[in-house]
Amino acid sequence: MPIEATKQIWMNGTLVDWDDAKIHILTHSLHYGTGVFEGIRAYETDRGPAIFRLTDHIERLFNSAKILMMEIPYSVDDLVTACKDTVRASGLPSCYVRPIAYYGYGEMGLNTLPCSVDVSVACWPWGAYLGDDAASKGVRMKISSWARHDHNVMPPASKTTGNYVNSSLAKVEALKAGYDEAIMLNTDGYVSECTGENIFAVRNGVLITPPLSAGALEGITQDSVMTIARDHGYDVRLDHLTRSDLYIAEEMFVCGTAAEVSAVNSVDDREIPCPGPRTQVIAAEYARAVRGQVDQYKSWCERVDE
Ligand code: PPE
Repeated sequence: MPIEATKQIWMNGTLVDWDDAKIHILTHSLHYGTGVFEGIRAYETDRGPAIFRLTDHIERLFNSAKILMMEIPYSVDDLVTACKDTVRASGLPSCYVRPIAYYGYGEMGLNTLPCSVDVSVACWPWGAYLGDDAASKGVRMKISSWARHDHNVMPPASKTTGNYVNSSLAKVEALKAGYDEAIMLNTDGYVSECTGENIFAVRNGVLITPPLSAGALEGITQDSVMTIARDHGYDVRLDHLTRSDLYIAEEMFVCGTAAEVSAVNSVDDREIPCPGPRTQVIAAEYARAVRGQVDQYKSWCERVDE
């Protein structure tokens, strides 16, 4: 998916033209994978563009930085405003928003403590993340031969750029084998998540999704889905899942900011009923919620013009 350029990118406090948003080749985080980032979506609502759960995403960015002992030289409010300014400047009704905090130019070597921290926010239009067929047919999943990074190797609660080497290895392996996406098991053999989404499986009528302790990122979409599911009276649990649970699941979906809610049609060629009834209800409600069409979730939509 080639990036579609927009007008401006916020860099360290100023909006600069898209083509001028450049950094030095010796930028520390490029060499060591030590940036922290977020992926957020802005949606068109009847009151203008609104960024979905923006404050929650920026708070997670600060938690990611805290784990790395990185000091972001801005406040949560500053970066909330920066995201709104960037989306407003793009003039787009909806888009994907990418804040990143990283160690900049000036130091080399693995000690990050003397490094300066730079921050930027870009936005651009980003369509269906798991392919154009994902919404109509569901996605084909493969259990990855790559284990999810362990808590004592690379902390999965920190959305660190370097963590995504693990995801990319799994993604490419799955695509080359003819699947749409990979499911990653942790080093204990339990399901953690996918390369860029959390996973939900229904077993005996209960919606189950692996917790942080299983090596999953604490997804904001995962949290929204749990709220929506509970509000619909579904039984939802954060719990460990095994590979067998997936093969015999009654229904399954993956979710994330980019992927939204995507039904799963098979895991390692074992078919899963798709889209399952709960999946359909949750995907439709999520699509309305992000666009400010559900009263009880309106506070999740943070308007760019406010
Ligand atoms: N797990 C991982 C590993 C992950 O990257 C994401 C988001 C999630 C779970 C879901 O988190 P949330 O977006 O808060 O519901 N992945 C982002 C990056 C995708 C990319 O390719 O880059 C995203 O969806 O924006």
